[in-house]
Amino acid sequence: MTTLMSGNEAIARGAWEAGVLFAAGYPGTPSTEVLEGIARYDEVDAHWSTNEKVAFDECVGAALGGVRSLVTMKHVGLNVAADPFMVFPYAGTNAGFVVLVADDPGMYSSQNEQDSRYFAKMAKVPLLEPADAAEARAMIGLAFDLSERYRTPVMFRTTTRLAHTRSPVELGQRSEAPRTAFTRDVRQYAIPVFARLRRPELEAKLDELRAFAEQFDGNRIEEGDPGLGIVTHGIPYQYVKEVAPRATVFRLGMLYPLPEERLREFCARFDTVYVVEESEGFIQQEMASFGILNVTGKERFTNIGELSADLVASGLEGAPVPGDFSDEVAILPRPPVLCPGCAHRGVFTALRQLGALVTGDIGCYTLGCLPPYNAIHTTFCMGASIGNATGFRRAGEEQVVAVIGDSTFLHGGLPSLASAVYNQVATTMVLLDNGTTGMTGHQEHPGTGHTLKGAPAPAVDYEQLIGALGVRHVQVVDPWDLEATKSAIEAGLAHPGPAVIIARRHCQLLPVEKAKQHVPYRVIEEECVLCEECMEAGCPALVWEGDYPTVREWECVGCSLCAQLCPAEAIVA
Ligand SMILES: Cc1ncc(C[n+]2csc(CCOP(=O)(O)OP(=O)(O)O)c2C)c(N)n1
Repeated sequence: MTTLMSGNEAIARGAWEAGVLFAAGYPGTPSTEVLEGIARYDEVDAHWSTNEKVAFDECVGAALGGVRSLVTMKHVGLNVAADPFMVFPYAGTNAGFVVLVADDPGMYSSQNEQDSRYFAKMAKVPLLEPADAAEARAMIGLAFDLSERYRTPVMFRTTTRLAHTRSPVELGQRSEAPRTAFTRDVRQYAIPVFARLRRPELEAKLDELRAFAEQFDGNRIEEGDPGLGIVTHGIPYQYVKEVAPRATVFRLGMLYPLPEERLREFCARFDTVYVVEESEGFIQQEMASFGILNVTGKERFTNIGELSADLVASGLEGAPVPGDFSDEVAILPRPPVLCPGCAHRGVFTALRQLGALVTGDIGCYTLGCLPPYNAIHTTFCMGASIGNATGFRRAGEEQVVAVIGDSTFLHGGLPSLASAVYNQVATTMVLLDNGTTGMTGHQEHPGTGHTLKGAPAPAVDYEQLIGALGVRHVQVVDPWDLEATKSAIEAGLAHPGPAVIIARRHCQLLPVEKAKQHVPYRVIEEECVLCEECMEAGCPALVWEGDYPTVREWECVGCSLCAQLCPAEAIVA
């Protein structure tokens, strides 16, 4: 049967067909739907982990324990999982182990544009990358075979365009992979003690993988015009086929290690070979290290943002277009906004009024850095807010607040809070507990009370947890109550040690909240003094129409923040 599938759905399907029994991950666009997809299959035990490193470690255990295991994450997730990713190859796996990493060229939903191919090289693991959904389905099975054949973790890379684009996929049947028993052997698995023993073996394995790459049929040459040779991979392959359908194309499906000899022979046939690759010049640099130098790549095809058929065409024509996001910035003058009733709005309104220095974190609440709140001053990566706040305190800043979402706190915030407590730094943290991983589409986490498969689960008790870390000032507040939120943060800042304010209210897009009846607010025009204070809420349900602000009833969820901001009591329910 053939059906339309996104790259992510096809990977989930292919992994299921390949007999995967365990899958773990942490959400992150564009990778999220792989785990959500595979969780729909009863045969697969799949769960969300607290972060990518935890997911990776769990899959290492499962693969050593004898079952095919898949761990999923977005590119920055691999930074979090980099520690085991760099060490596990020294041991090698037992059952098949594949790490799915989704890169985001163009940063549609990411804080940076990072090319994960370098990670595969650094960890010395094989890297496969498909060019469409059908190939993704087939190639993930191959990744498991490769992993078992060479007893190595395998990295499977996709990009946003592949992950979210639908194309026809021929479905297959599931075949159960035999379970392989774990052999207790510290010389293989207790790496810190035996790393020196294993180090040369890693190189020997890489040599075997190099030999495999030479005969792998996913690295294939499509003959065409003898005057135009192109080396490409993944999604850029589709652009090449569109704009240069008659070119002779060396399509790489295995990006590390590269088939050096076949590339050398291929390039010897042309005066110049074009390397059309997205993001950095990884293939080009590898080829240069082989001494293959009649190559034009990043000189013509930008490393900034996504490639496109147009960019590839102009590069091939010798009129390269530099990577540049300014057009997009120019047509997007309206910043993204928090949803009506979003619990984060009250916190940011309070923080703006208090004027504290705020270190932010990653989630919907990152929008707090934008007008009208202007209430976050730094944001880098998941879990950074508390450590950054501690550093600011150490640098002498008096009023510092770290804001962090519930999912992010469990992901990477806990160790930094423990450090602040341990070192008795008076860092104030606001935990934005909206009961979900909002930004990536409402995934469950250890604080929500449910698993990925929808089963009930114990929910973290934040008050107890934070108290047990040694925080002596913990206060829960409803962020829909502006004055209470403000005083809670003020009290936290006044506390001489680390303080935590838990701003607790569900994300209003959760089904349980959407099902509720809301009493919308309205503006009494005769009472309105046109001070525009209410607009400082930055609520999309409140618009300026004609001479007065107006509440769009169908959008208002009755949070009352605009009414609390109105000095004339002109907004009422
Ligand atoms: C290392 C890493 N993993 C995953 C992501 C993707 N991601 C962005 S925000 C976020 C979590 C947001 O949830 P939460 O902290 O609860 O805040 P909310 O969006 O609900 O306000 C995730 C998983 C990321 N940016 N970085």
